[in-house]
Order: sequence, then C-alpha cells, then structure tokens
Amino acid sequence: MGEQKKISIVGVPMDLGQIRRGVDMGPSAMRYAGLIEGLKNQGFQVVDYGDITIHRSTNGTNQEQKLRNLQEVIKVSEQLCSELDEAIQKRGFPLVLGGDHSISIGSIAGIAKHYKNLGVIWYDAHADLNTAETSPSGNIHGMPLAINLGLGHKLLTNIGGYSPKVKPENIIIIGARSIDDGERRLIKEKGITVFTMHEIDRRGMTAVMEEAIDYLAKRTDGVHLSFDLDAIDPIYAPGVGTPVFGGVTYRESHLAMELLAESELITSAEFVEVNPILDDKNTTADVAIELVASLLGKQLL
Ligand code: NNH
Ligand code: MN
Ligand code: MN
Ligand code: MN
Repeated sequence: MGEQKKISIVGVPMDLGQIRRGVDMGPSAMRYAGLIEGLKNQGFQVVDYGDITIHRSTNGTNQEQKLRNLQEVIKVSEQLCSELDEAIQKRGFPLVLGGDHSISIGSIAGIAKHYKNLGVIWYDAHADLNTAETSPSGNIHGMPLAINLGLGHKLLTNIGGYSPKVKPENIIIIGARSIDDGERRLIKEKGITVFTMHEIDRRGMTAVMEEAIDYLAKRTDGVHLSFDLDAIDPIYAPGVGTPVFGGVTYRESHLAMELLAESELITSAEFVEVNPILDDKNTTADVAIELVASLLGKQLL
C-alpha cells in the first residue's frame, strides 16, 4: 500500500435532538467496541479528535415544543461544522460518531462546502424530512434532512453561513419504513429518491445499491453516508431510540457497505443513534463498527 489513508474521527455525544437519554453515550460505545484499534489494524492512520462538548441548559429553558432544545442544537452544529471543515482541509476522511441524528445538520454543513454537488445516502428507517410545522414530536433529529435541503428554521438551515447544503436530486434514502404525512408530501414535491423496505424486499439490496451508486456516481463530486442504526431491524440493532420492526438485516447492511466500498464513492460518513442504555450488551455499537470496517474496505480474504 502506498500513502496511508487518514481517518479523522469526531464524536458528538448529543442527545438533545430527541427525548431518550443514553444516545449521548454512542461515541463511547463505538470506541469501546474497538473502532479505533480495528481501523488501525485495517491499515489506516486514525486521528481521533475526541468529543465535542455539549452544553445543556440546566434550568430546562428552550423547551420550545416545536423545536426542542433549539439553541443547544445550533451551538453544537456550528462547532461540528467547523471541526469537520478543518478535518477535511487536513485531508482526513471524516467519520462522525453520534449522538442523535440532529448532528447531521452540523456535519453536512462542514462537509458540503467542500463540494459543488454533494450527494447524500440517508440510510434510515425514517426520512428525517420534517419541519417544525409537520413534526409529530418537535424532535430535531426527525428534521436534519429537510434542514440540509434548506427547509426549516433559519438558524438551523444557515449553519456554516450558507444554505442549502444539498439538492433534492442528490439525495437517496434507503431503508425507510416510517414516513410521516408531511414527509411524504415533501418527497413527492421535491422528487427525492427513496428505496423503502418494499424496494429492498422486492429487488434485493444488490440491485438497490447498484442503482443508487450508479446514479450518484454520475451526478455528484462526493457522497456523504448518513447511517442511522435504526435502519437495521431491531433484532440485530436493538439499541436505538425509535426502533421500527421490519428493517434491513445485518447481512443486507454489510452487503450495502461492501458495495459502497467497492464503488469508492463515499467521501465522508456518520453513524448515529447508537444508544447503549437501550441495548442488549453493546450489540448495536458492535454492529456499527463492523459496518464502518466494511464501508472502509475490510474484506474476509
Ligand atoms: N419521524 C419522527 C419524528 O420526526 C421520528 C424520527 N425519529 C428518528 N429518525 N429516529 O431517524 O419525530
Ligand atoms: Mn474549507
Ligand atoms: Mn434518522
Ligand atoms: Mn431513524
């Protein structure tokens, strides 16, 4: 092997985008599972930037029902945005560890400014396309994809000082099986490509991934993978805040990561919603780091 490839890891122990505690322990759970050692054994140079500091308001202010913990989420997003901007300038492959999915607001803000036409693969049981108006929960972790499209509260869409971060035609959602009414409307209106569980069942993961890869390879100059562990069936990944049955299997997810590795399409990634408190041992973090390894080219032989 020639020059050693560098991976820049940033942990975001964020749980303010939803209401179940414990997802803030996601970065520790993945490190504890052996993420760093595994990547080093795979031949990577690993730079761990550690975790971003999350400031919580102790008096419970900002509990605005429609955008829970808005001010705190903004702060974390700005900080993550500049950390990733810096990591990319230092030529590392950004690997972000969540934290709930609201962290994607800051990560994509930091990453998208380095591309003219960033593609995004949103691997998730949910579409995360709500705004304050359509959200059934007020939880910001159900909104990051809309925010990255420039839809939602101005202070969130303008993280990093620009908006939008991604074009609707550069987004592919994979694994969806819980979509809210407002999200369904937005998907149709914007023409966002969604491979729901129906397409995965019917056509198989290989066909779905090949189509996604082919499509994004032709039209983007970089692709961010946003991997929500709740995309995987809770039988295999029980440690998530909003489990939805009937999900992608462990094997199918490995296959998806292997196909992405082979394509050399992915230029940054995040693994989110790992909640060790809700888990069976540390199973979900174990699964997550195995998937990271596959995404980054680990092979059996
Ligand atoms: N769609 C619901 C909401 O907006 C649930 C979102 N939960 C997630 N998204 N875990 O990935 O509140
Ligand atoms: Mn820059
Ligand atoms: Mn999500
Ligand atoms: Mn989800």
